[in-house]
Amino acid sequence: MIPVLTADAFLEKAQPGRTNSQDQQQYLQAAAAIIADVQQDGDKAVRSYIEKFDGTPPKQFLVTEEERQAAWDKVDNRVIRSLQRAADNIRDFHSKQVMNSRVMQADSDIMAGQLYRPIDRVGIYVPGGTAVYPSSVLMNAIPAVLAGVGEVNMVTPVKDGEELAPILAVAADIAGVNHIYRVGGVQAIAALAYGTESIPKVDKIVGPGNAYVAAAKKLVYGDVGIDMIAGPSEVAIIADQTANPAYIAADLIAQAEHDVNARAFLITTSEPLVTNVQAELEKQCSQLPRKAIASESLMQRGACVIVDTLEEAFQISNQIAPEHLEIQVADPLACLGNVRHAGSVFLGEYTPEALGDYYAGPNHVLPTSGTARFSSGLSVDDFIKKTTYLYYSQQALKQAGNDIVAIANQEELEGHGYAVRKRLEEE
Ligand code: HSO
Ligand code: ZN
Repeated sequence: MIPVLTADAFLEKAQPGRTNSQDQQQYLQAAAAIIADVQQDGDKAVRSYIEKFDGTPPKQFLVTEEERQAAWDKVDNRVIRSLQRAADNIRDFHSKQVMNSRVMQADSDIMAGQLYRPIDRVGIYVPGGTAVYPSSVLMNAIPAVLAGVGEVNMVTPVKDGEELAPILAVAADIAGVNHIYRVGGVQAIAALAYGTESIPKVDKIVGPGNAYVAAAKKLVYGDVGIDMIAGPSEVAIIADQTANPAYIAADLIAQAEHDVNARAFLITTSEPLVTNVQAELEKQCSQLPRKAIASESLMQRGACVIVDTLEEAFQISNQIAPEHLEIQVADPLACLGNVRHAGSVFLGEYTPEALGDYYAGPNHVLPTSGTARFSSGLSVDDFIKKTTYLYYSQQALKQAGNDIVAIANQEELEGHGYAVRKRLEEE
């Protein structure tokens, strides 16, 4: 069910930079046309694209306070409590990421440091469609609120003017989202980036979406900030002969059921494990409601590789730089030092990715498609800017004066040197 490949073939399939650039162009072109229309015609254009892609547009984009209140009665109390406990864990983890402004240099003549200041307004994209992800509401909004963002605005598509899924409204309340707008797709990204009559412009847009949403984020970047360009979700599992094949199969399937393009990889030192995992995949997939999606993803996008040593396993995994890395070996904690590139790591057989997707604390918005080589998952840092500051006394400037003038002369920027000399002359 999941192909077993040689190391070379495995890397060929799993390595970063394999996105089809022709598809990419198509997404970018389609997104650019919609963005231009929304920039020009505001709400009217947003409505017409909702009509085109999602059916009847909602009467108004903004979800009212009454609607948000009413949503609480429509969700099972046990589910609400589960979400609240998840939110507590996520808040607790992310609260440790909050940094205070820092002084870097300080004596009687010099003071220098950096101020940490939140972004004024952010937009959170929450995907809709067949799946509803309250967990993504928590993961995106909680770090923003902890950072002190002034206004957190969420956008999410609804089908055919139907009401917003009540669970999303509840999750938004729990996380501290200020406003919810019923709009998704490229038109939502454009509205957040440039503002319309009823949707305010934000300074940064975060959150995962489909390929069109990712293309739209790429296009508006620069006019607004973005968190990352998200590709299909992926997991790599490193396992030795002690691993439980049923758990591994379950985690591969949990990844694969997201999307036919989701990617699940197994890197193992044990050949018998592969056979047992294959058998488990067959068995578990047959019970699965999203069986069709999961088996297509496993067959088309997934892969297994058998290696001689755990060192080799980590070498391969570091080359893939997977979004999620599960380590199911005899001594998982001892392996942490071998991880160079990965979005988030799950250690040991009782730490399935699903635990992190929903509940434990670390963020589930993570770098995909090998971008963990140079970037990190969503955190409080994404919602703050660092402003450096500097103070010099006359005495301190005098000490630095000759150096500054020397460099200014080299750059042939006479005015720069003068700005310093003038002050020193006045003494
Ligand atoms: N695995 C996804 C997150 C998610 N899973 C949300 C279920 N719901 C990307 O990390
Ligand atoms: Zn997931």
